[in-house]
Amino acid sequence: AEDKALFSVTGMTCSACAGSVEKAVKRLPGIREAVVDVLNKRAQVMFFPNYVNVETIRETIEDVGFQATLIN
Ligand code: 9UX
Repeated sequence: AEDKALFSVTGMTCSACAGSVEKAVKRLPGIREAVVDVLNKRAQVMFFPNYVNVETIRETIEDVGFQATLIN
């Protein structure tokens, strides 16, 4: 089954920032889709929990250089 996680991501100031977050998340195993909205400071990720978990996704966003918090 597929899970969804919504993160608040702070520090993104342009669409290239959002693109680099999407690219990094999509490189992880088990990611179905990642959509980053720079204006609303949100990242929505659909993933397969057998392969990847919320904390790994959150840390991946932080490794790109932005603060990420799970909303739901
Ligand atoms: Mo460009 Mo967006 O260096 O923070 S990717 S501003």
